[in-house]
Amino acid sequence: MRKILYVFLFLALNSYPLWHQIESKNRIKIKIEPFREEISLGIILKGYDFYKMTGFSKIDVNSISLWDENEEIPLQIEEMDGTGKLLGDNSNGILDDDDRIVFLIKGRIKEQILYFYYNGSPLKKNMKNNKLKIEEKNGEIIPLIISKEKFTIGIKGGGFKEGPSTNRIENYSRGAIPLLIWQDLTFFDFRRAWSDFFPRSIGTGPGNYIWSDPKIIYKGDVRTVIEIKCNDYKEEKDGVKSFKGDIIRYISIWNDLPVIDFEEYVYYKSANLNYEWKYLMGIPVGKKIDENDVFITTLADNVYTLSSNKIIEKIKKYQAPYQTFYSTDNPEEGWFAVYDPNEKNGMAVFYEKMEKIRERREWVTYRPPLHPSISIRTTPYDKVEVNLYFIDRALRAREKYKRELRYILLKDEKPEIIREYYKYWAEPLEKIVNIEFPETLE
Ligand SMILES: [Ca+2]
Ligand SMILES: [Ca+2]
Repeated sequence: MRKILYVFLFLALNSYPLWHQIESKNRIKIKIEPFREEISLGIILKGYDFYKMTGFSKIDVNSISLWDENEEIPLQIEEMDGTGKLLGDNSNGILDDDDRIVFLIKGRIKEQILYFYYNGSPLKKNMKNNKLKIEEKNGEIIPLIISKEKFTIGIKGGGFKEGPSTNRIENYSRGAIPLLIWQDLTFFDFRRAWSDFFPRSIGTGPGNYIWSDPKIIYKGDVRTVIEIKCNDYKEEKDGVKSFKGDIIRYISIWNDLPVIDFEEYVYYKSANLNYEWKYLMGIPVGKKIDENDVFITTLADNVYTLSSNKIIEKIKKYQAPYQTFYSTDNPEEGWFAVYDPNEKNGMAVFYEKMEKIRERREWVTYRPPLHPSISIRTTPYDKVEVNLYFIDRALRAREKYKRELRYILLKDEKPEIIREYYKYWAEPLEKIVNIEFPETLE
């Protein structure tokens, strides 16, 4: 009996020969439940979450690696300075609370085991997984274009220096995305209409301020992160300065996903009490708005799909092109999608994480200090108009504002899968996967 046990033990140890090769003293096992179909999920884990999982803080970022049973998974460490700025080349190489570990999980139809290895001699990794084509075109109207296969995105800062308030194309899509092509459909191109960019947000239109040109901060194995900033944004009301601040945006393009992450940090001084942080956009649903198109979100804890059938009928009958798909200032989950199932094209927008939504739900007040307001309606054009605002009733009480959004370009995802994508963005990893106790290699 003992002999059999030994043999078994030997086999068990031998089935993980990796650990000895990896030269990290510790590891932690992550168990991922099966999915209904294979999907790819873009995960951002904070340094603080890693500390909570492992009990290790301030470890060498190069000692962290991620593996499935037999293969290393690309990951990218993006270090921050404690105030919301990405450090890039100036990083300290230590995993601080606000640093992030970015990676992609390939969800399988069977249970999947991943391991984080950490705390040991730094590994020499050379993944070369960045397949994005990056074109920097200094002086051109769209100074940075990133593309791969069926995906092209342009990013712009700037403004017309000789007349930043004039109505010229250079003064539009400042610090924003003026070009997006997906599957042969042009979602945005501000050269065809100057306001055809996204998100239409603070500082993106004409005004007396200039943005920096896009700067690549990380070009890693998982995604490319671009920084655009505006150091003296100002607003005036009746000749009195009512708002001034510095805006930093990070736009991240994933190597292996049609995903755009948008982050905004605003450091400001304001005399205003109330404010609206806006993220407006017109999204095409295939080539035009028609009976096939659907709107998708969560209602009553289920994925809810609204067909545009009745809306199209109304548009025709009453010749009223503006019909509302959806409108709320109290969303159940912070996401929605518009999709054309015939053309297999659409976009999902994730705009608020679940922690914030739960927190607000627990408030006794009906007027929370910061909350979203969203309405989505048809237009006479080929796009549905998304009016997404965050109403801020405590602007003056703070000096810093932060927003994260994720845009996902859709191909043939079922509505339930889009919600799954959302969950992996909106919830902390520990809430959705099974994280076991850390192990130490003796
Ligand atoms: Ca750090
Ligand atoms: Ca359509």
